[in-house]
Amino acid sequence: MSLSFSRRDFLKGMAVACAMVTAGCAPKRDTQQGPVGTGEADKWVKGVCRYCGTGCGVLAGVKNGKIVAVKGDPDCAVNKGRLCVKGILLPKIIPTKDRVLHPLIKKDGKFVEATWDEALDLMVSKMKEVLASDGPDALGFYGSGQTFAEETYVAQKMMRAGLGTNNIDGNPRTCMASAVAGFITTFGEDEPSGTYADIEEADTFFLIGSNLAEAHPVLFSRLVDRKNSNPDVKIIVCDPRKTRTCDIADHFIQFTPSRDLALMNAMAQVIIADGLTNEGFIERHTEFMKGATDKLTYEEYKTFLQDYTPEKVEAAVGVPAAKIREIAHLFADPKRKTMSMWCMGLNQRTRGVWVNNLVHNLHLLTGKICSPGNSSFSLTGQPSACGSVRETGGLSHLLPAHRMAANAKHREELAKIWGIDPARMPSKPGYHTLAMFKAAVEGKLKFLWVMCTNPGHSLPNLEYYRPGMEKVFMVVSETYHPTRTSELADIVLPAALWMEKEGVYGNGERRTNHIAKAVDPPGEARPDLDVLIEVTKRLGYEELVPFKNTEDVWKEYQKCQEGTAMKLASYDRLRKGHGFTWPVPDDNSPETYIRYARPWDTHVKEDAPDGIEFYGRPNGRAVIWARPQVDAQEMPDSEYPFFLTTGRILEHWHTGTMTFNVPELKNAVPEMYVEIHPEDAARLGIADGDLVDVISRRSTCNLKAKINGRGQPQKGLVYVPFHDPVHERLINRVLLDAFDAGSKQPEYKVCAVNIQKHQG
Ligand SMILES: Nc1nc2c(c(=O)[nH]1)N[C@H]1C(S)=C(S)[C@@H](COP(=O)(O)OP(=O)(O)OC[C@H]3O[C@@H](n4cnc5c(=O)[nH]c(N)nc54)[C@H](O)[C@@H]3O)O[C@H]1N2
Ligand SMILES: Nc1nc2c(c(=O)[nH]1)N[C@H]1C(S)=C(S)[C@@H](COP(=O)(O)OP(=O)(O)OC[C@H]3O[C@@H](n4cnc5c(=O)[nH]c(N)nc54)[C@H](O)[C@@H]3O)O[C@H]1N2
Ligand code: SF4
Ligand SMILES: [Mo]
Repeated sequence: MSLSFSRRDFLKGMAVACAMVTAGCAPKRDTQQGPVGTGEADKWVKGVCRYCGTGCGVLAGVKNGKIVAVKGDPDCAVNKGRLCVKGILLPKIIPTKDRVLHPLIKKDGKFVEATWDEALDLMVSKMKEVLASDGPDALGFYGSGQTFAEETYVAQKMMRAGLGTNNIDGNPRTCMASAVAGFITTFGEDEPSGTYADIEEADTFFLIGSNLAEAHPVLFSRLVDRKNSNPDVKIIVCDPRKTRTCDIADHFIQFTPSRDLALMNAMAQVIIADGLTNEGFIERHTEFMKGATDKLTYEEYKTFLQDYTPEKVEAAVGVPAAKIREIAHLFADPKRKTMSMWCMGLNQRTRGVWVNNLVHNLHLLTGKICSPGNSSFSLTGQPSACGSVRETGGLSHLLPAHRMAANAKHREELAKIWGIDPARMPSKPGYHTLAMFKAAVEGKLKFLWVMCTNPGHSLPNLEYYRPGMEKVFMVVSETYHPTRTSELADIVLPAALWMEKEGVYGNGERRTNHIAKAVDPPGEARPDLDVLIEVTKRLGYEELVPFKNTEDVWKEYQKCQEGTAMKLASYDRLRKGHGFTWPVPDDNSPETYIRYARPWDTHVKEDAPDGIEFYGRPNGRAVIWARPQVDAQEMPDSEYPFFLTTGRILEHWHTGTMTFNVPELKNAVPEMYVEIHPEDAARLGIADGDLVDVISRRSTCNLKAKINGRGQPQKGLVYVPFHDPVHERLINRVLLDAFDAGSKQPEYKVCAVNIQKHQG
C-alpha cells in the first residue's frame, strides 16, 4: 500500500472517529465509559436509558439510597456498554430543585400544596361531574412514549372500559403516527421487519430525514463501527440541511424540503428502467395500489413513474439527475445489502404516510427486505413509543396488541379478556392529539389528564392551543414544575421518575426491556401507575384494576397478546434478561431477529415461497404504492420567503425539563438559535450571534443567528432546535398545525417564515 493511500485511510478514520466524538460517544466499542458520579456504588441496578428510542441498557450505581452513577449495560445487545453523553449524565436529572414533591392545586391563580387525598378528591369529583353533565367524550387523556407500558395499558383501559371513551392519545401522534400508518398500509402490521443487528450486516445505508449523530448517537456509533470495519460500506444521507450525520456520508443529497416524494419516485423509476429490480420477489410477494382500494398493474405503476424521471424532477427536487441515478444504483445493486433508516424528516409531514410508503417501495422493488442487512427501518424517537403506546393501544384509534378501536371483533376480544360487556367498549375513535386540544379550545373537552409529556411546549401553533389548556380542567402528572404545561394546570401530581419505579420500555427495534426500581422517589412523588390505579378505583371501576404490582398488569396485558403475532416476553424473563425483540411466542422461544421471514419468524407458513410471508395482509403480499409528489402545506412565498424546519440537538431532550437541569448539558448549549445559510445572512446584514426575528403567519420568535454551526441549512432554509422553553425562543408558537390526513401527525418539519435582524 502506498504511503499516500494509507495516509488517506488514516485521515478518513480520523474523520470518522471525530464524527463519533461529536456524537458524544467514545470511538471504540470496547472502551466502556466509566461511570460518572461520586463515590463507589454499593450495588448496580439494571435499567434502560431514560431518553431516546435507541434503548440503551444501563446499570445504575446506588449508594445510600441515591443513584450516584450510570454506566452502559455491557450485556445489552443495543449498546454493549456504550452510552452517549445524555445517558452518562442521567444521575443528575434526579435530585433537582424543581422536582415536584407534593400535589399542587391551583387556587385563585396560585399553586398551593395539597395532600394526595385532597388532590384526588378534587380530580375525581371533577371527572364525575363532567361525565354526568357532558358525557364521556368530554374527558380526555394525553399520554406519552416515555411512560412505562404498564402505565399506558392501565390508562387506556380506564378511559375505554371505565369512562367509555376512546379519547386517549399521546405524543407519539406527533412523532410516530406516520411511521405506524406507513407500516400498516404497506405490510398490514406495525413496526419494522428487521432490528439494529442489520447495521452490522448492511453494505449500503440510505438515511433520509434522520440526524442519527445527534438524535440516536449510539446507533450512529454502531454505523461508524460498521463503516470502519469495512471500507466498502457506503452511506447516503438525504436531508435539506447538512448535519453532523453527513460527516460520515459518501453521498450527501441536499434536496428541497418536502420534495423527497419526487426524489424517491425518481429512484424507483431508475431502478425499474435500468433493470435493477428483483422481479421474482415482486411477482411472489407484492402487489401495486394507488387509493385505499384501487389496485394497479405493474405496467400502470411504471406509467405513473414516467412523470418522475430524474431529468423531469431534478430542478424541483434540487438534485442533479446524474446524482439521483447514482444513488438509485447504489441502493439497488444486487450484490449489496441495503438498510434504510429515517425518522422525523419523513414522519412530521402532511404527506408523512406516503413518504414512508415510498421508502418501503424501494426495498420491495429490489427485494432488499426480510434478510440480514436488508431492512426498511423506521427509527423511533422516544424510549417507549413502540412499547408503551403503539403496542399497548395508547392512541385514540388503537387497542392493545395492535388491535383497532373501530373493529367490532377486536373490541369483543378485549371485552372478553377484561370480563366486561362488549357494549361498554366505545366504537367511535376518539380525538387525535390536535383534535383533542382543539376541543379544549372550543370548550367541548372539559377535563384533560396529561401524563409524562409537555404539550404546552411541544404542540405546534401554540398561540392557538395554549389558551385551550388554560380553559379545560387540566391535571398534569409531572416530575418537574413549573413546565410550560404544568403552569397551565389546575392540579399537578408529583410523579416518580425513571428508576424510582419499576416498569417496561419497548424500543425502536421491537426490544422489550425491563427497568428495575433502584431508589425511592423524593417527597410524596408516586409512580404514575399507582395513581392511575387509584383514580380508576375512585371512579368506581375497581373490577378493572385488580393489580397489586406491575407484574400483575403485565400478565393481563400478555393475555391481550394471545393469538396475535405480537407476543412479548414474560416478566420473569424480562427481569432477568437484557431485552427481547418480539415476537417471543412462548417462554422457551428465543427473540425474533427478522419478521415475516423464516427461519426467524415462526408465524410465517412453512411452505411460504422463499420462506417469506407478509401475514399482516389478507393475501400475504406487501403493497408497492403509487404516491405522487405533494408539497408541504405551507411553502415559501414573497411575504414569507424562507422554509423553517425544526428538530433536535445532541445535548438536549425535547422541552428541556430534564437536560436543562444537567449543568454540563445546559452549559454546552444554554439557549437555542436559528441556523442561517451564510449567503442569506450576508444579504440580510445578519452576523453570527445577532438577534433575529423569525416571523410566520402565526407568531414571531427572537433567536440568535448561528452561521456555519453544526447544522448548515441550504439557501432559503432556516433551522431552529425546539428545546428552548423561554417565550421569545419557544419556536412552536411560530409553527403551523397542518397534519397528515391519514396519520394526523403534525407537519413540524416544514412551514414558511420571514427573517430579519431584530431592531432595538
Ligand atoms: N438529543 C436528542 N435525541 C433525541 C431526541 C431529543 O430531543 N434530543 N428526541 C427523540 C425523538 S422523540 C425523536 S422523534 C427523534 C428524532 O430524530 P430525528 O428525526 O433524526 O431528528 P430531527 O432533528 O427532528 O429531524 C431530522 C432531520 O429532518 C430533516 N428534515 C427537515 N425537513 C425535511 C424534509 O422535508 N424531508 C426530509 N427527508 N427531512 C427533512 C431536518 O433537517 C433534520 O436534520 O430523536 C430522538 N432522539
Ligand atoms: N418544533 C417541534 N416540535 C416538536 C417536534 C419537532 O421535531 N419540532 N417533535 C415532536 C416529537 S417527535 C415529540 S416525541 C414531542 C415530545 O414532546 P413532549 O413529550 O411534550 O416533551 P418532553 O420534554 O419529552 O416531555 C416529557 C415530560 O414528562 C416529564 N416526565 C419525565 N419523566 C416522567 C415520569 O416518569 N412521569 C411523568 N408523569 N412525567 C415525567 C418531563 O419532565 C417532561 O416535562 O415533541 C414534538 N414537538
Ligand atoms: S443513544 Fe439514546 S438511549 Fe442511548 S444513551 Fe444516548 S440518549 Fe440514551
Ligand atoms: Mo418523537
